[in-house]
Amino acid sequence: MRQRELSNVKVECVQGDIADQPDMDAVVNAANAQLRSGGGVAGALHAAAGPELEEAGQHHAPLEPGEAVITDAFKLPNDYVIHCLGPVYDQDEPSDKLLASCYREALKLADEHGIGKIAFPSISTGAFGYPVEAAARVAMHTIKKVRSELQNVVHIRFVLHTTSDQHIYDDIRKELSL
Ligand code: AR6
Repeated sequence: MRQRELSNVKVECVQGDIADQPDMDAVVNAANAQLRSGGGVAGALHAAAGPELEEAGQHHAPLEPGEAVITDAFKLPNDYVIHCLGPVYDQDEPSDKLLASCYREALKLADEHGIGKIAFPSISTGAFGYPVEAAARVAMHTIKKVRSELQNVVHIRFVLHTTSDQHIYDDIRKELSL
């Protein structure tokens, strides 16, 4: 029975743009502490959502590394944006625990809001400098740990900017039998 429950959460890794995931209920933002627009994922999501996303974020700022908050998605084709502040690599320590906290807290928030389908970017591996393979391991291990606690989330998608990152994430997904 437990095995059947576990296999109900689908995990996939695709190459693409986190701001263009119309079949997902929520998308995750690799945010900055002030929940402002920026480069990378935050830039793409804020540009697509419109200025209301920054306004909504101001109620929650500043974020601490490892923290996640939820807002509306405004002009994005999703119901919600979940904003996570990942650790700056070699600066916010312990970086693996803080990165795991992002995934755990985002999934917890999603589940509490009845979200079924959620798309994540590769948090912290751009401007924040976290090595991609190490980050992918933290992400997949965290999902493996928490997935049996999820009541509503049934589909987790990683949206990677490059095919090289997609392969790294997908290899670790397979290695962990997710
Ligand atoms: N869709 C999916 N992945 C993307 C996209 C996109 N549109 N754009 C970039 N990536 P980053 P961080 C990949 O820098 O490291 C921001 O300026 C990118 O190749 O977005 O957590 C914020 O304002 C990389 O692999 O997030 C913060 O200050 C990954 O997404 C800071 O950067 C994460 O890159 C957050 O840094």
